[in-house]
Amino acid sequence: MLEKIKEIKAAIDAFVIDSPAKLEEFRISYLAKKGVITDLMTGLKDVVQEERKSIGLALNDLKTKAWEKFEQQQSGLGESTVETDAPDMNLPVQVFPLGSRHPLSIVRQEIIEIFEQMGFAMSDGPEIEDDWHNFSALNFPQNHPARDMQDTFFISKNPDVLLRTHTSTVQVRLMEKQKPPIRAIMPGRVYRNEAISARAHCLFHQIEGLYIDRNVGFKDLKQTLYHFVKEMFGKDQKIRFRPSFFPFTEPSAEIDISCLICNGAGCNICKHTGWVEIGGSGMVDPNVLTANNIDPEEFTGFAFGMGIERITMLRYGIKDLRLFTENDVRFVSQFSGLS
Ligand code: 2NM
Repeated sequence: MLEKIKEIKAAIDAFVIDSPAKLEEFRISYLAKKGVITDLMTGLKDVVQEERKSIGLALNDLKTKAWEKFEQQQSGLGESTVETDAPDMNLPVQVFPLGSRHPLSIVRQEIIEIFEQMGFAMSDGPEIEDDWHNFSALNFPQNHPARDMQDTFFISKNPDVLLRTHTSTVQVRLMEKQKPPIRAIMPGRVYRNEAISARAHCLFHQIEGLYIDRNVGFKDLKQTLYHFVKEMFGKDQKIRFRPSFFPFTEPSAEIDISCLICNGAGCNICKHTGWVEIGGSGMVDPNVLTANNIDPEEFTGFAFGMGIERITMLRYGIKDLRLFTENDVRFVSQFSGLS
C-alpha cells in the first residue's frame, strides 16, 4: 500500500494544471468523494494493525499535499471555478495600464500656472496666419530674413498665407480687440522652415507673454521673469538679462538662467559658460503699439517669449528634440506619474 501511495504522490506532482478544466480533472481524480485518496482511506481498515498507523500518516500527508496543490493552482489560475453567470467577486483585479502626460504638456501647464498666479490671462489664436499678424504689425521690415521662404512656411504668396513663426500673432489679435490694460500669455505651436536635427525642428512650442498698461517699465519685466524663474526652477536659480535685438522690442534682452545641468560650474550643455538661454524679452517697440492703435505716449508694455522644448530639455536632461515628436513609448512612458 505504501508503494501505491508513493505512485499517487508522484502522479500528483507530475500533474500539470494549466486550465480550469485541468483543475477540475485534478479535483475529481484526487480530492472528490470517489477519488483515489478517499478509496485508499476506505481501504485502511483492511490493513494489518502494525502498519495501519504509518500508512494512515502517509495517506493524510498525501491528502494535504493534494489539497495544497489544488488551492495554490486555483488562486494562481485566477479564473472562476464557480459555474454561474453572476460576477465572481473573488477574481483578481485587472489593473488597467495608465498612460502618461507628454513632457511638453507637463512643462507647459507648470508655466501657465505660474503666470496665472501673477494675473496673466490665457489667450490663443490660429496657426495659419497672414503677413500682417506675423510680421508687419510686429515691426518686421519688408526685407527682414524671417520673411524669406527659407525661414517661413508659406501656404501662398500674394496674398501671403503662412504658418505662424511665433505666437506674437496672438498678441496682435489681442491688441486689435482689447484696449489696455492687457496682461496675457499665449502658449502654442509655431513653425519654421528648418532641417530637422537634434537641435532644430520645423515644429515647436512657444509661450509668449504681453503686459501693456500705463507706467509699465523694464523693472516690471525683470521682476516678472525673476519671479517666474524662482517658481519654475527653485529659489536658488539665478537669472540674468543679456542685451539683444528683436524687431518688436526696444530695448531687448535675452533671458539666461544658471545652468540646470552643472549648477553654473560649466559643462557641455552651457558650453562652459554656466548660463543657458531660455528665451527673449523686451519693452514693446512704440512702432508696434502705434500699428495696433495703442498710443505709445499713454501706454508702455513688455513682452517675452520662451521655447517650451528648451525648458523641458533642461528640466529633464533630454538631448534630442526629435524625441518630442516620435512618440516612442520608451520615451513618453518615463513621464508617467508626473503631472
Ligand atoms: C520674444 C522675444 C521678445 C514679443 C514681442 C511681442 C509684441 F507683440 F509685443 F511685440 N510679442 N512677443 C517678444 C519679444 C517675443 O520671443 C523670443
